[in-house]
Amino acid sequence: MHISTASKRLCVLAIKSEIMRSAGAYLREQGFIEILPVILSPVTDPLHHETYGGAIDYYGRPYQLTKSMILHKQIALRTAPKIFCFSPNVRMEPEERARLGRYLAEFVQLDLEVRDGTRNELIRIGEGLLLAILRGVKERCPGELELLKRDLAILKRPFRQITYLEAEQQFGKKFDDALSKSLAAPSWVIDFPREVREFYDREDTSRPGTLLDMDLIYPEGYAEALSGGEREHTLSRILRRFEQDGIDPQRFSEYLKAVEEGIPPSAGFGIGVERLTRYICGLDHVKEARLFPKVPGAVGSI
Ligand code: ASN
Repeated sequence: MHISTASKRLCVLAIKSEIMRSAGAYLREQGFIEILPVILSPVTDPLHHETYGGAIDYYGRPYQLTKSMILHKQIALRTAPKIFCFSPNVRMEPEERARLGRYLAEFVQLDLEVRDGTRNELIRIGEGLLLAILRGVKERCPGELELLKRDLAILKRPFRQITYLEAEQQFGKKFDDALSKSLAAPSWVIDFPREVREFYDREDTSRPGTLLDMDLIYPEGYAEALSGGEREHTLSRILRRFEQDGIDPQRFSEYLKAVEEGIPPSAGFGIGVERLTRYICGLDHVKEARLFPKVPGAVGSI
């Protein structure tokens, strides 16, 4: 049966709404508290890849639009032990990324963080979260899935794990797409080398140069689902990572002040809501997963 563009859009929106409902319900059951997002701050995630600006002048001081809430998540854990947030992120991506089908200049990630958390604990939470979301969508949106002709397999835990170096050996550099196409179920990539990730992902003290972090990769070519890991939380280690990455500590003075006062050890991750919707609905491009999409390079989108 043919499905009109309008009914397809409505199916996708209904499924996305269920994704957010079931995710929130699952995390609350696990003892998480939802916090409101930070949109504007003197500091934000430096990211590992280049994006255009995004700063707003406020009394001569540049305020950043949030690229991810990682730094605020760490500080928020002083107040509550387990937090989550539907966090709008603005990343002015270069135009060439548009054709990859998974980048938007404005998107939302479900970002969570656990005080004293470990990578293994967060991997278990990530798997439980994805299964709870899939269960919710199958139970509450069967008609929408049928109209979209999307037949989702039941996932089995634990998901497979592969190290970054193994993935690189098997699929070459920038392996996300090739790895994803080879998969029948979501898989974890663990142990990224220090140089390819941001300063806040924790380096394993027993394996210098290797991080205690992870990405989840969707099957069927949908590529990266989430990224996260254990975090650096002490001033001396963070300053060393700044030095290694050539980051001027002055840019992060407000964050460093909080680190100096004390932030707890933690682990967490962020999962892109539009990418998850794309995967669950089987969409060609992530722009179909939200209203008012900002595709990289498409200047003038409302
Ligand atoms: N949200 C991610 C994390 O928790 C960071 C990111 O999106 N760059 O590690």
